[in-house]
Amino acid sequence: MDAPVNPNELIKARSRYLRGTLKESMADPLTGALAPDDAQISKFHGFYEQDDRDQRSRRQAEFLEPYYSFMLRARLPGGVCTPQQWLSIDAVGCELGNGTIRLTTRQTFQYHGILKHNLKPLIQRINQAMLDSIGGCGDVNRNVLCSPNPEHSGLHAEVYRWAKRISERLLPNTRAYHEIWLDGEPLIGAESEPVYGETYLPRKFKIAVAVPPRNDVDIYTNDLGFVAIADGERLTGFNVVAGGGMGVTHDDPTTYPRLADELGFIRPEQVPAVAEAVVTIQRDFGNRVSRRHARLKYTIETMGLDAFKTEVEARSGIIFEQPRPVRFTSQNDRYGWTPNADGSWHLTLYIENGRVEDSETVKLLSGLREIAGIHSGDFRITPNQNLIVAGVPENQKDRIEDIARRRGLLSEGHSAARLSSLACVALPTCPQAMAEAERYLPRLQGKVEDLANRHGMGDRSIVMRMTGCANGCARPYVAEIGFVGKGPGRYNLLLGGDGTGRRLARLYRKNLNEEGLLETLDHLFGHFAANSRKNEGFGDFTVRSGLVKPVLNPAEDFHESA
Ligand code: SRM
Ligand code: SF4
Repeated sequence: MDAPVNPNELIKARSRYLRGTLKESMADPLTGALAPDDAQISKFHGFYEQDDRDQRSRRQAEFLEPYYSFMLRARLPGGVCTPQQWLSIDAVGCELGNGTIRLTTRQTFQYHGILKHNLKPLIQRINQAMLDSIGGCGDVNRNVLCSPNPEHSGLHAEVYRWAKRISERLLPNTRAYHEIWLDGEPLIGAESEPVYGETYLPRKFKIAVAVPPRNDVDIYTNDLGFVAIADGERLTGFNVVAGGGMGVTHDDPTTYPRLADELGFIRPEQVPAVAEAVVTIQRDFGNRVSRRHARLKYTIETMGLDAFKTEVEARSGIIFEQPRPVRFTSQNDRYGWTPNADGSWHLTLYIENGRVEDSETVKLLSGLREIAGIHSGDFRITPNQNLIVAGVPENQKDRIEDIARRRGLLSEGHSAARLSSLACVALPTCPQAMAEAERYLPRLQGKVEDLANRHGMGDRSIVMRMTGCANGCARPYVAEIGFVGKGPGRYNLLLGGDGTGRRLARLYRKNLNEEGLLETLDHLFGHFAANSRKNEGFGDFTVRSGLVKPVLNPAEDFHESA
């Protein structure tokens, strides 16, 4: 007998193309929450119901309902916005959110702490700024990543156009968002979702576009990826990769991270058809019973890569050519000033773990506000949670640098390891967090830096990523050192990424507290300092020296430690 479909499938099916009873939930004054079905449907509109976990037990003891608020995530293909849009993003966050803006690992921004009655005005305000949150979350295509690659401005412009087109082509067709939030006229007559169908995808779907040699989008961790192939500044096409994903459930070997496989080369104009073919295959063949197994990576494992590729060719009418050779050299951002071919400059700023706020010591929010007030180019959020001030004319450079220095936005004074690190949001907002990440990594990092200095490792870049649970939001499974939250103050330690995002890390030690982590890293750094080769990366060393075996087939060997 077939297993029953996951309850989320029924919620989607009865939602009338994502309307559910959201209007009624919003109008209910007795609770700060939504009806349970609406809390699922709201994700397609870009927002999640959350409660402040720091306050949970106190409120429970006082018989109060949890302190509900909402996180809203915008759709911002390639992370690009204008300075005017940034000023609106800032104003809205200060007036209707918790006064911070969180840059994400998928090149967009989130607001936290939005109270229910502020959701509608907030969505209206961002739409007035020509931004939206459609498909920010939910079982549809998510924000499309595009390498902000400061080295190639002409190529970026072309590649970015494709990223935007993919994002627009894969937007849900329903008018629900306009009706509910923007007071659009209710639709009269039939509605349909030509790409998604009425139950949308079995699960989220992620697409990225990379411009080698920088793998700053972590292309191989996406469901679908397009790797730009260029002749100088001219785009000739893309290598298509598919089947990447990070999400894991601790101690469940049927779940695993996976890197995308190469399908072949296509011409630029073939991108939309290939994207749509892959999405519809996932719609039709993806697992609708177990959400844990509902990502494209598992669909490809079940179908087999050859059968999957043949199906993409059949649906798109496009035959893949041989993939072109590609070389990636780094997952990191390139900080500081980079010149462009047109004489303008890009400045990549460092935003620790993507949290833009004004604190006692650094005034990131005010600093970016000041820059936006005089900047004539654009802003680009990077997939490493940083921000690029792009297209700065020569005569503005000094002014912008001066503001950035005064406000603590420059990378200067931070170690290379810190500049290569990421932490997910985790506590107090994320309901899935088992351990801290954003609030803890900076402190741990200081201690790790002390260790590295003690071993004379110099200021070397180590891609270090921390998440509060195994879902992998900061992509720790492609880090050289990954810390994956297991419980309060406890982390699994993973090693072995190659610093370019082409090799999975492997579990090295389980469930370590801070003392255990530092002791283990002390030992590893000592070994590295004594035995590494000239210019060898830390992750490469851990694999070459046999500390961890490479993950050859994640479906079988990811959960085997070391
Ligand atoms: Fe994520 C769920 C935050 C990128 C894999 N992610 C969540 C939720 C919404 C928690 C929840 O289920 O309610 C987190 C909200 C926390 C909060 O309070 O803000 C959350 N994910 C984030 C962000 C903000 C992390 C960050 O620090 O930047 C990133 C927002 C991306 C965006 O703008 O769209 C974020 N999440 C990722 C990535 C990285 C990526 O996409 O490149 C991954 C791994 C790649 C992948 O999808 O395989 C990722 N998030 C997950 C998963 C596991 C999915 C799976 O296949 O198992 C979950 C859990 C889920 O979907 O049920 C999740
Ligand atoms: Fe939350 Fe886990 Fe994602 Fe961190 S990795 S934001 S704890 S879901």
